[in-house]
Amino acid sequence: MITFVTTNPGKFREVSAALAPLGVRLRRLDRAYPEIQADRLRDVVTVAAGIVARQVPGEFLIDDSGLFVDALGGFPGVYSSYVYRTIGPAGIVTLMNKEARRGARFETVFLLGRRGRPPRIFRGVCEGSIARTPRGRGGFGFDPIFVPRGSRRTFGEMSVEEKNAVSHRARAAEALARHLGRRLR
Ligand code: ITT
Repeated sequence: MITFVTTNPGKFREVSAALAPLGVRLRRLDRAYPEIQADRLRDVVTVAAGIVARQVPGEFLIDDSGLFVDALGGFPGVYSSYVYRTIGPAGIVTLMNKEARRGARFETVFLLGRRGRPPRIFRGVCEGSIARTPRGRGGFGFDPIFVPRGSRRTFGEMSVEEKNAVSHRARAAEALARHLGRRLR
């Protein structure tokens, strides 16, 4: 059993759904950990892991994710949580109002850790674009304004299964599952 440390129930729902068919079981610990200010998600999780490892017995998973918008130079990126709480998805749409370049990507970094062991990092990326207006009530966070490449719908208009078929987080979960599978062999 792996403890997924996250305050975000949407993340837990997605990762549990992605891993359950592969026989990987998770429990959720609803706890926040300090996130340093750094330019890369992997640096944020690596520092956080040192703190979480001292608090959580056994194996744990943490997920740091961000939305990187091309026309905004990658903003909000590592600041996605702050931007979500302040201007929110509608604020990003406003910033992009006159912008023809709509490209963006979501990125997830997973860290699998255990006290006294070197951590393992897994990444997943989903390319897409920023919608003209927020659409859909599904998902969480910036989902209503993100249209994954190859789709016309936003993540907010998709079920968990549909989002998991293409998402950054599901790709990170697949990489984690491959690692766990190798470890079992
Ligand atoms: P943790 O407790 O796991 O840290 P969090 O919600 O603070 O939960 P992050 O810092 O990783 O998680 O997320 C940064 C922001 O990006 C946050 O506002 C999320 O809602 C949003 N976000 C992360 N993954 C997303 C996704 O798949 N779809 C839409 N928004 C997402």
